[in-house]
Amino acid sequence: MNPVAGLPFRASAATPPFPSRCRAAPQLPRSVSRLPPRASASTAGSAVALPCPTWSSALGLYERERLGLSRYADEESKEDIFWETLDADLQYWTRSLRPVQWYPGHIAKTEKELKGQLKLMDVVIEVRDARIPLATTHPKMDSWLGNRRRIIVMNREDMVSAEDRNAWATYFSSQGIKVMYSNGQLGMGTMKLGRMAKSVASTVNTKRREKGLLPRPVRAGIVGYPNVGKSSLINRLLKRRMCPAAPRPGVTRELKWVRFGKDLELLDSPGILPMRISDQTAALKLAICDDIGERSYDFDDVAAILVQLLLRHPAVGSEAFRKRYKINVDSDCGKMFVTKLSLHLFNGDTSQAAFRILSDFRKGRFGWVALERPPT
Ligand SMILES: Nc1nc2c(ncn2[C@@H]2O[C@H](COP(=O)(O)OP(=O)(O)OP(=O)(O)O)[C@@H](O)[C@H]2O)c(=O)[nH]1
Ligand SMILES: [Mg+2]
Repeated sequence: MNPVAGLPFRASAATPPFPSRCRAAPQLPRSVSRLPPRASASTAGSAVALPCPTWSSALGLYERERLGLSRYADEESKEDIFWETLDADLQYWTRSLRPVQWYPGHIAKTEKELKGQLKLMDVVIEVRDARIPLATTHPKMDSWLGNRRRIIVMNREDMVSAEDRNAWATYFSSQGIKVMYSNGQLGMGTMKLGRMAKSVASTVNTKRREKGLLPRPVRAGIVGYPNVGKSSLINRLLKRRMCPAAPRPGVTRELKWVRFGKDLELLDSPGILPMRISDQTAALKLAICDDIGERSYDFDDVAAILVQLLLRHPAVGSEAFRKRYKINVDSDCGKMFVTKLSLHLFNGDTSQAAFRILSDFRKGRFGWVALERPPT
């Protein structure tokens, strides 16, 4: 990660020339285009001033050159730089926003009950959102599980690119971590998951036989963040709608054991999040991917950051926005784009414009792209 990418802009003699891509286009009102990005953002009608992307990212690259790292910068592809600086940029963009926190009563209750149920589980299946596999792992998961056997499932595999999948598969295998990809909507990977759970936990019955006890079904607990597809995976495996599933976080509210054949029992559990999400970069990604209750964030702010992120994303860029909405992207300030889209399509209602951008992203209208790549 670039250590300087998250720093605010410093107006000094050493100030780098403002990169051309940061300039507002001529058709914007003079008063807006002349303002520095932070001020422009606040004129876009939001309660919270959203920092624009240009300084952190441009400074990141500028600093490299100033420090004599230009060869390094040359050698690195645009894509490498994007992934390297992404979290620093997100940190910078989110720092003046209201923190995203969501801890409804049923999560607190589940956390307690789940710890009790862990003792009964032979294997834990931790489901993650393949778009954001790091942001959808609970910081306490390792300590809760201890030595318990775990399978990591990267669900929503259809929502990322082949490059994303390969990058994560290589990363996990280099760490010696067992992962599998699945699609909870269509059922891909679910039979394999059932077999894997049984084989990972097969020692349970070996031990029972040694003690002269009859074998019993293997118990697998399905855990993970909200809306990652836990209940859908169970339903697909069972080929029946045994557990409620819907496209919003917080659908499952109770723990529920269900039986799959004679030899596997599965526990569906409500999605759990930490009481306080200290990593607001991760929280922002949860909001973008709809993996956290929508009352916990401001649509305008999150959509604006998503625009900034996608404009820089090597697989998306401004052309994708122009094609989708038939309007030009005038600057790399997300707030400006949300405002422009609201004027174009929604009579100036920025919330509707923000919602449209978020749901378009979630439906893959900008292409299927992950928001995280493995750490290097
Ligand atoms: N595209 C796609 N959609 C999926 C996939 N898995 C699940 N879904 C959809 O995602 C939505 C949420 O799925 P759920 O199974 O309810 O998620 P959950 O983890 O049980 O959610 P909570 O109970 O709220 O914690 C549903 O509309 C599913 O159809 C997948 O692999 N790909
Ligand atoms: Mg559920």
